Amino acid sequence: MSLRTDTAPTDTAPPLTLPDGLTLEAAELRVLDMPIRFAFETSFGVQRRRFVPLLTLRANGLEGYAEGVMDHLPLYREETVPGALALLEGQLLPRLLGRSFTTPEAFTLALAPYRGNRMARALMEMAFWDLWAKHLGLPLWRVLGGVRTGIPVGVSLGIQESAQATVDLAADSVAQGYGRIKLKIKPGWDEEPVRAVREAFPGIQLTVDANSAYTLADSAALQALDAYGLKYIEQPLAFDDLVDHAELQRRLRTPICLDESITSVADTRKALTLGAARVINLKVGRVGGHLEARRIHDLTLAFGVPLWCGGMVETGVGRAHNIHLSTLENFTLPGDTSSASRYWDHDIIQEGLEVEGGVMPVPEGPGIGVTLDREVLDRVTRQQTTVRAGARPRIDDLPDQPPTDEVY
Ligand code: OSB
Ligand code: MG
Repeated sequence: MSLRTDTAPTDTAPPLTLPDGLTLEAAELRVLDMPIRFAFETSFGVQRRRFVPLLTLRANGLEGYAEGVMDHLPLYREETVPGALALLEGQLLPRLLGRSFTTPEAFTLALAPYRGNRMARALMEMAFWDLWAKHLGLPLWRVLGGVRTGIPVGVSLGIQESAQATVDLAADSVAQGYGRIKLKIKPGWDEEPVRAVREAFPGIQLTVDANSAYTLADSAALQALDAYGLKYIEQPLAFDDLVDHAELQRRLRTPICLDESITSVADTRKALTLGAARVINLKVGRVGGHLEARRIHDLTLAFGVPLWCGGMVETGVGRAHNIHLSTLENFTLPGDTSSASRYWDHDIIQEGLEVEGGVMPVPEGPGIGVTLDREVLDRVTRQQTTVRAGARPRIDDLPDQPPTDEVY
């Protein structure tokens, strides 16, 4: 077939038609108290529960859900639950509610001028994507452009009291079919558990995660891990230091994977250009939402750098978002989205998100494809506020609130 050249060129562009927008009516912001089924020890502390900000956005008779991945203390990164609540309730929600958005890109643009606070922005952005996909009547993964209906996943195992306890836990995970074991490490607790698990499971895909606990002065301890065929060493150095990671990568054979350091596509480009990482852990809740996550996905694909989807001990809502994102092409390594029942006796969704044979199925319904279990939700809710269209931005501690147009 040849190209037709006989059609007259049009001198006017076809009219640009955008899909009908969503007009945001109200937001419900809850804080959930979720006890974890075990004490989860990392280099920065022992976590026994999570205080989870859960956002519901309402528009056009639909509801969109997302959860925040910040902790109540700034241990993993700087953002906190109390800080995010104040920003969302006092500023971001009042400024966005009442407005119409014709695409998720338009919604993200409205949040783009605000610096940092990517976990708080992600909470709103992800809830909007869920709404949007429901508005289209499609599962989120199809709207994002995913290519698979099941996600290969692994487990993240906390620091244990002995190497034998670590091996026992790894054995359970292997028996359940998980395709990758990640061990949390810290200075003084690294080579011993790694050696023990590697000896017990010579063929398993094994990784470690230091959560920023080392410095360049610990290079020898990290070089010792080169002997165990690790797939990568996750975030060995400071959360905000790409230069030292690049130096460390030159001293190691094992690839470095960055987690905490990656908050944007700009960070990712700098990290990969510097040689600070050869693998990327992408957490949608850490980078500002699905749009930024997809930009990072596309960049790593172009760089030929493998990607995997990390986790922040999410409930079923955050877990579902992670699963949908993980359907994109370049998520070629097993992620951290293990079965919800590993973490929760009572999850806040009605559906189970359970791994079989190392694979997490992708929920099929519209949007994130999961529904809230209202009974559990109400039982674990510790705090709840509703913000409606028309609410004025406010600065809580000021006795006299200035008029809205004077607060930018
Ligand atoms: O560094 O990946 C991390 C949990 C909380 C905070 C940071 C991390 C983790 C995990 C667990 O490793 C991932 C999960 O199973 O959700
Ligand atoms: Mg990590």
